[in-house]
Amino acid sequence: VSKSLKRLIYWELGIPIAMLSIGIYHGLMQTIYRSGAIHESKMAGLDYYQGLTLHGVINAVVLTTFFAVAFGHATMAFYLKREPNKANAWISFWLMTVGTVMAAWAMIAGKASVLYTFYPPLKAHPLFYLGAALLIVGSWLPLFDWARMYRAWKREHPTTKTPLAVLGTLVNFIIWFVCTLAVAYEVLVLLLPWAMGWTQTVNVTLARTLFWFFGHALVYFWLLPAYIMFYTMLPKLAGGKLFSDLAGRIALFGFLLLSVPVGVHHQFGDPTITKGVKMFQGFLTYGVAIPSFITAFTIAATLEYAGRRRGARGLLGFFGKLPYLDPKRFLFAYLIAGLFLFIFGGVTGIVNASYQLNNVVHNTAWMPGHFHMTVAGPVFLAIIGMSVYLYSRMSGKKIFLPRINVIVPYLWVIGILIFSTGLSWGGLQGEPRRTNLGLTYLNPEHPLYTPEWVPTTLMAVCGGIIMTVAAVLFFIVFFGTILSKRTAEAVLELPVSEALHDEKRIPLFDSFRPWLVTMAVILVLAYTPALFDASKNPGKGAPRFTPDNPAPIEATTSAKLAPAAVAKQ
Ligand code: HAS
Ligand code: HEM
Repeated sequence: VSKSLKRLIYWELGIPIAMLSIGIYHGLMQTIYRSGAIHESKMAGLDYYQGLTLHGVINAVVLTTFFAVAFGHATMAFYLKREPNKANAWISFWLMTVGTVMAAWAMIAGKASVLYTFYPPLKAHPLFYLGAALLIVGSWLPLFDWARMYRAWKREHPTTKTPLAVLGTLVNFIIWFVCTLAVAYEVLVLLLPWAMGWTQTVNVTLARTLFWFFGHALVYFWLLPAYIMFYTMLPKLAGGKLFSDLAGRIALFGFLLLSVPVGVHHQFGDPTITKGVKMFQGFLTYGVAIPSFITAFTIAATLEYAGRRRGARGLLGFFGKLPYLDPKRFLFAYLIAGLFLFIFGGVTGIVNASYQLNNVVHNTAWMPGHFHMTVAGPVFLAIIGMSVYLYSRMSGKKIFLPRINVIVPYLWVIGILIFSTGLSWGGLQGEPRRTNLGLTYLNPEHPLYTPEWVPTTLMAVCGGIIMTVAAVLFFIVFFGTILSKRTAEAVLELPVSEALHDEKRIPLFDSFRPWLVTMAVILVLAYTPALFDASKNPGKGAPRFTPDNPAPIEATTSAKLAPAAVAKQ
């Protein structure tokens, strides 16, 4: 590939990883605020909600979007043996970068403490919304170019199966394009005019519904690059073959159908959305777990095959024969560690999906417990592992401290397991999410003091410290590799796995059209009534809160729970 493409990929990997240092710092701070170790509403000049916003936006939006684009360029160029259009790729990069700078300015200036979900009634500075819109539009551009590259390749290879990694990249960006249309509408038509003062009010339920149309598909946009690695790289790294190529295709098209029409499962508690819509989208949510179950069984069979090829015996002996600590195959370590965490991330997700159980866990600490075992589990580990892998291969530089590099993912797993156990256990006891517990529930001086949450938040802080250590070690490896000298040929090269069962090409699984049509039908069925409910009935006024107290102002005033909040009135 050309120098220009390599440079582009370096920047798209390097910028978000540099920003990640801020994101990780604020993660650790969150655990500290929650544990009650401090009873402050700000630290080092940054306020609690400002820090939580920076944490969510940098880690879950900026890092993931930049990486998906960089990894997309790498897979498309590698498998299709064609270069993406340079002008298009660089315009996309600049739009994403300028958008990120705008949103970062608004967050750091304290004018956008609206959390990474940024729906109303929280209101941000217009530059935050504009920045988010530019980041999204920038990430759309490569899709149109990749579609052109793919069509050209297909014309030359009409009877060859589309490479699985190419199929995965296209599926992922189609999901992204479709779901971001809703958030673009929310930002441009509802939020920006409101933030500019052109409109006085905004329909909160409609904005939330549009956000979640985007918000759950977003999690599969995060996940699919990792899935591409599981299907197309892990088998080779493990020393075996992918158990079934067709299983991968079925899973990817399954995501295309079901990633978007499930967003209402984030709104099971929203009173204006009717029960039937919730039930339908609840069922579809169980449906979207199926591609992950397919993946779990296919990858388990793949690992078994690899282990047996390496001489394993017995039912589970193959687990003992995998290259967990081989510094040369460090990517295996990052991927297997993520898969292990995803078992728990998946189970907790299925709990969330249940309309009944959701009532118990919604808005509690259980939720960050769930999503640190998904987005901060397989997704994050695949992103950082692949970033250092791609950088080292494309620059011809050796990995700095390879033995440390291979233990980073396992240290992360230990940290997350402790951290998420604390959060999940606390969540089941009612510990709320997005709350500076140190000010109230974990402040012995406060009338709301809740000592049952001491052990759970302590566990979370211990896990958080271990995760931070793992992240610091990763930064040393990544930036150390950047600073070291070139010693090998600089090539864009990805591990390529063969399939054990390489099924014949089935046209249905090699064509986008039937899946796109079905996707559109399911979307219309799932979302017409949801959007109708949301636009027809904006709901009653919600109780008012102050940022430093988890109880509504009126309740607090009458119960005399929070002298500080009352004094402010
Ligand atoms: Fe979720 C909330 C349901 C997957 C992320 N989710 C969230 C939020 C985030 C998030 C960020 O139904 C919070 C949003 C907010 O801020 O409010 N989620 C699900 C379901 C799945 C699921 C059913 N979530 C994800 C993924 C995420 C993610 C993936 C990020 C990447 N989630 C929900 C619901 C809510 C929710 C509700 C709203 C709750 C509320 O009330 O607010 C499924 O896709 C999960 C399927 C996964 C599996 C696991 C398969 C296991 C595999 C590993 C196999 C391992 C092997 C290796 C082979 C079925 C593939 C073994 C090796 C060894 C060494 C042992
Ligand atoms: C929220 C800790 C890494 C994504 C949180 C919360 C804590 C936390 C304590 C707040 C929970 C709450 O009160 O609701 C940490 C620590 C990390 C870390 C200690 C590592 C040292 C990550 C990574 C990602 C991530 C790598 C994603 C790639 C998120 C998201 C939120 C969150 C999306 C939700 C923000 C919100 O509610 O608006 N994290 N985290 N975290 N974290 Fe992390």
